[in-house]
Amino acid sequence: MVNKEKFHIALSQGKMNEVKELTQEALDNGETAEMILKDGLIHAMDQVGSKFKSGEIYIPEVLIAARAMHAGMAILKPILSKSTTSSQEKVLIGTVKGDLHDIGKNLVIMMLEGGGFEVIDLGIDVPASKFIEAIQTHQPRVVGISALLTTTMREMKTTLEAIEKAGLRNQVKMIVGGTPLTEKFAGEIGADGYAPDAASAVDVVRSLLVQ
Ligand code: B12
Repeated sequence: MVNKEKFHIALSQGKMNEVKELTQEALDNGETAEMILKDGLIHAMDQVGSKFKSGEIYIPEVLIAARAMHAGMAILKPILSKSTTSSQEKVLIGTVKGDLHDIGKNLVIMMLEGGGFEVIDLGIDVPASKFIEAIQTHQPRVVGISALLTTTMREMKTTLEAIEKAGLRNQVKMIVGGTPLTEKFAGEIGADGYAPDAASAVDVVRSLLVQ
């Protein structure tokens, strides 16, 4: 069993080395990378999120927790990204303009790489023009957009419209994700797919490619 409480204490205090050690220890004890991610890192980050929401902690504390989360994720990355297939279809992904959240996007990338996809990461705060340029350069089959803020969700629609206007919409399947999103919203803005978490993102991308 992953020790949720230890992960929570270490992560919320931003103790990078401790989070790394706990992650390694859990792996050595036979826990799967998926379980450590879910019950250790994501669970702890959710608690940090609740405290942030209720005003108990502020941005600096969230940032140090995010840094510790990345330290733990770095240990899991080689395992989660270990590809079992060699399809190497290309997926382009980025966090929408105005939005700086990237932990979830980075997890989606790890899982996609683990699923055998080649992922091109455009990073955070990505304007529509950069998505368009990258589609032209890399010719991906799928484009993923992440948004964590209700205010930046709208920018996803703008991005989709710009891709359409550039005449590239038919070349790519568009998938969207991030906490405030719903399947309904994804449909409303004209996306082809939505996934609530990184594991199902891989399934959705696969299903879009056989359509
Ligand atoms: C960490 C964090 C930050 C960090 C980000 C660090 C980083 N490197 O990412 C910092 C401190 C920078 C930050 C800043 C802000 N934040 Co913030 N932040 C969070 C927090 C606590 C955790 C987010 C996270 O990483 N979750 C863990 C990951 C694993 O989950 P996830 O992101 O949801 O990703 C999963 C799925 O959504 C999905 N997914 C994600 N992307 C994609 C993409 C695709 C294509 C697919 C298919 C799936 C998918 O798969 C992922 C993995 O399973 C959340 C609260 C929360 N619990 O969500 C608030 C939260 C998102 N932040 C919030 C706010 C308000 C802000 C600020 C505006 C605060 C401020 N006043 O300045 C700024 C905005 C900065 C900006 N312009 O972006 C609010 C948003 C409210 C809203 N409804 O809009 C939240 C919800 C907190 C709250 N409850 O108030 N934040």
